[in-house]
Amino acid sequence: MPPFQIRGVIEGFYGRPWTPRDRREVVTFMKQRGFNEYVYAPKDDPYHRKRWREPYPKVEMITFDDVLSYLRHGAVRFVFGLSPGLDIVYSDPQDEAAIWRKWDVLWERGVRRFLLALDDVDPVLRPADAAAYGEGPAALGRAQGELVARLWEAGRARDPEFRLYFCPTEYHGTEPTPYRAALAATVPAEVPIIWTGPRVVSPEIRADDARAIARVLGRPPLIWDNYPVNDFRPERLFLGPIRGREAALAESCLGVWINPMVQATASELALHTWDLFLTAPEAYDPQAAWEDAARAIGGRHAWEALLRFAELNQSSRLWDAEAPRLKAALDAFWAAFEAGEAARLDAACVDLDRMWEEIASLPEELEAHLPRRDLYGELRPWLERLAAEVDLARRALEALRRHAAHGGAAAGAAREDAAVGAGAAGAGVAGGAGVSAELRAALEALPAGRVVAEGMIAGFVRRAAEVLV
Ligand code: LOG
Repeated sequence: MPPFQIRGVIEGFYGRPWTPRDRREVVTFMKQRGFNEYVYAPKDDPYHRKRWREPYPKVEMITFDDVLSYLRHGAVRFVFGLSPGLDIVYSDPQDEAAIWRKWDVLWERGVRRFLLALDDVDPVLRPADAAAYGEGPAALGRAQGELVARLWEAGRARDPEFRLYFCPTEYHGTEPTPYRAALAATVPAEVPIIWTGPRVVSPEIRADDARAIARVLGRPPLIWDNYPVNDFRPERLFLGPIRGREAALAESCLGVWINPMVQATASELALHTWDLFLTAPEAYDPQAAWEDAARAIGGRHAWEALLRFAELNQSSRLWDAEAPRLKAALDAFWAAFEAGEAARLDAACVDLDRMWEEIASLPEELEAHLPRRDLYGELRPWLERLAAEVDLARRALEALRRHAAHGGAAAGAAREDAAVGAGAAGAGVAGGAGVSAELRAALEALPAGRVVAEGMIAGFVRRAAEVLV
């Protein structure tokens, strides 16, 4: 098998679908890299899932035409997905015809690659299907598999270029199940079956896992990889490199469709590292790939700030080490603070202060130097959150320093005149309790819905507020 024959991006997340501009951007990016398929399957496009039988309105067709015209020249092919699983009757010829009506509009435009996606649907068959197939997972597998087989035959009869992909209802794990046995027996061998690895968001995918599911399904899987998608944690950005995919997957799967974030351009950091992995899996080094991505996307003047910012948004279900440099500085600070050793604490304060300074410079650096305005626009809410948190963190550090200087650290005694912030300094009388309340109130007042550094900076401020009471 050629290594990673399919190297795709699937717009397959929940939440606001990408804008036409996002799609043009990502598809252009894909064309410049080694990708070869863009899959249209945004869950919350009503015509894709909830109202799948209804035709796309004219204005939506214009956006398809736009993407298709972008793809006309180059190696990236368009795959059109449909998710009829919420209310389809698999054995109903009218529903089958409705699928074709939906696909025909794209077929007329030259599209020959289609995805039938039945992930996240009710596994209980509706009465007409239950009458035809019985009940339970094996019946579900047969009902779906036979529909896939009919769609495959019909498409193939029209054009040998036709390709059909199938996303099943059990799409993660490697266990043999009655449902999977039914799929293996009914889905034509030419139709790739999609799989997200051992889990929905798989921390690791090993070649052995792929071989195991291949045995169960009777064909090598096509991996739908849920990194860096963030629909299950919309308050987070996942800016770290792809990790935990074994190089030997190249020979044990058909390829990968990557499900990215709602933030299209911010996804390109991870996508760039994915591209390096897919084109040379044996040589892949996540840290080096990450730096390469920052350079490619951040440009000469912003790459460093972009990498520093990505470092604060790197943890995910694949990787739990968030911002290790910051974590080390925080741990060293608290250890020194608890120990109450002045010299050690001084050194730790200098280090932490340097971290705050570095972090505080990122929003301005990126605003001034990122060559890509769309990228800056996507990052902005998180940069604003970061700026606000680091501002509080600096005030908290200053208050803690004074607190310790007055002998409060180890003893935990509250001190007067630990004034922080312009207002408090002006008043000149804010004691520990006052500072504490002020920090707490300021934290509460921050706009919700964005998390940076997995809450480490806010956590520092909160802990400071506790100490300063
Ligand atoms: C959905 C997908 C979603 C992802 C992450 C698949 C095959 N389907 O649990 O649309 O973006 O998880 O939340 C999913 O992964 N289901």
